[in-house]
Amino acid sequence: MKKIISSGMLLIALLSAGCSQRANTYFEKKLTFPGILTSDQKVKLSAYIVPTQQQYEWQQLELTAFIHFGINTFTGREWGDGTEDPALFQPTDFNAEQWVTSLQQAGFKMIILTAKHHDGFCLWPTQTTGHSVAASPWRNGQGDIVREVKEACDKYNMKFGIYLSPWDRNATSYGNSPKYNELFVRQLTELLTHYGEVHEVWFDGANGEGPNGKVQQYDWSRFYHVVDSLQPNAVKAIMGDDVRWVGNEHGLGRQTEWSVTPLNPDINETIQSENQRLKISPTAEDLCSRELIMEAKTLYWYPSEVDVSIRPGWFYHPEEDHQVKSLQQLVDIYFQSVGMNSVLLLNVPPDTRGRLHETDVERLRQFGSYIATIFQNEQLADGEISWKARSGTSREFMMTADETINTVLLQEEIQKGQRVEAFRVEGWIDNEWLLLAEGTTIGYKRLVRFEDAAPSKLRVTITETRDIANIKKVGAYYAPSLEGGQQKETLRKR
Ligand code: FUL
Repeated sequence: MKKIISSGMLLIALLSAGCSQRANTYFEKKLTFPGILTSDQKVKLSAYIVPTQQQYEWQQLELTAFIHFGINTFTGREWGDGTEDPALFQPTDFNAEQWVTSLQQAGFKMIILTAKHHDGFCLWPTQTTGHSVAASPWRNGQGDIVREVKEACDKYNMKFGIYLSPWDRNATSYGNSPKYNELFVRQLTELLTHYGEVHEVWFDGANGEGPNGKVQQYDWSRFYHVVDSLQPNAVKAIMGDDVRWVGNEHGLGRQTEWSVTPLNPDINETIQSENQRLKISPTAEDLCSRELIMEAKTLYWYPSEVDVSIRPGWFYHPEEDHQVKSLQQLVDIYFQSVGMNSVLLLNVPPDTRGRLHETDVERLRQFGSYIATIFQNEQLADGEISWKARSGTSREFMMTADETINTVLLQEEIQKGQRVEAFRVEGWIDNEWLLLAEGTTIGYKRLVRFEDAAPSKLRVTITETRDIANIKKVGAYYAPSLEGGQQKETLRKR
């Protein structure tokens, strides 16, 4: 049974352990360092920060989907200005089950719906504004997109999340901070009480000017409180402090991706000035080097989410029908997100019928079947492990047969923290060890790709770690080559 302690108890724990961290003491989500620690002690302690149960469950979803659907679908815009006529919202063949089943067959485990985008048009019949589906001709104003999507999710056992844009270009109160915050809280409350369980709440950071140039000050601590009290199992993303924006919208994770970081969203002046002092933001390359830990006062478990659209835009535009990402692009995105210690949030926007376009559905099907084919064929005989790896130690793994492989999977047991700073994978080929791949962080999951090889065994070395690493799985696979694939590592002798 692991023991979670608060940072207030930290000093006592450290002293009683003679300043070496006891193996069963963890800090859930946050650790504030006492001032007296050396940098080595701080680095070691960083290895004991762990996710909350909600964050851990979210991480295991791996594949989640974004649905951008709303008034923009019918105007062809990416950002509406809030003056759109609700009468434009008229899906001709709306079918939430088609979204859910297409995504589920491709391996996706959650759908996050844009309940309200920046234009302020609400996809549910809210009591807070007339600017909603209730004012549209769709289902004679009796419809509720949020409900139909949630019901379809429940029917197929798909998790459900909401995107509710704080920036609202329709609300007249926007910019009048207390008044608009009240409206936003009421909208959030409707969404979090009328539709059953919600697993992720996505708060975009956009904070455009209100009418007459007034600046809206969002009351983030109140918004957090509403989510935490109404949906305790939900994670709060982006401007939320459970799930971090990876820093780009191209589907690109970092080679070195720490889930532990001093970064937290800029929701108040204290956090803002700390982020500025450390020169960190979601787009920073370095989010948890040893140098950064030395300077940090507090560290958080704040894992990365990679959001990217299957098309150039977030909303559907018919002129982009021929620009749906190729299978190769989606596969590269998978390796750069799920394979780099992140959750993928892939946007697939429904068209004006209210259905996912045939091209997108077919691409999803190809993607799901390609990924399943790779990982259903495990080539290691003994990769399910509980390996306690010290820096510089290696372990060998047997292949089931002399099969060709080009992909290796590594996983840390993150409920005991993220620790590995560098690793190496070698293959026994023609009586010698050849380097197949090397990398830095592992975290929840790391996938590395290399040239086709047929080793009889593998050797994994944990070259650097912040404390004894807990490796729970090593896997080896063959990924069939695809047109235009990314350059892989060439095999090298060491
Ligand atoms: C951004 C928004 O401005 C885009 O329209 C989209 O919703 C994306 C996911 O987040 O900040």
